[in-house]
Amino acid sequence: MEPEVVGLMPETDYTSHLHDATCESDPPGGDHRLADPEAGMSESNEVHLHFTTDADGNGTAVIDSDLVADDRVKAIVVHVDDPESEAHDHMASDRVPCGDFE
Ligand SMILES: [Cu+2]
Repeated sequence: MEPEVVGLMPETDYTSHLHDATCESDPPGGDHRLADPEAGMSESNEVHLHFTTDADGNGTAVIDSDLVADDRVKAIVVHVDDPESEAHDHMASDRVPCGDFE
């Protein structure tokens, strides 16, 4: 999978995740879709995509993961990478685009 994003802030680091609810949900995208729902959030239990936008605010993330996007995946949510903020706040507050997954 290679989701493409356009129109973001230039030269900015972003992280996106596969989420388990649609963008119509509150918050958009709901929670992270965990490969093992019992195991909690971690990089190995979720599909994370890190990318940096170019000078025009475009980016491409290549998903390289052993985890499979199954039918629990409903959306891709892009977050601004902000090392200053707590992971949880970050998740709730900095949802930039959200794309429903088909
Ligand atoms: Cu997320």
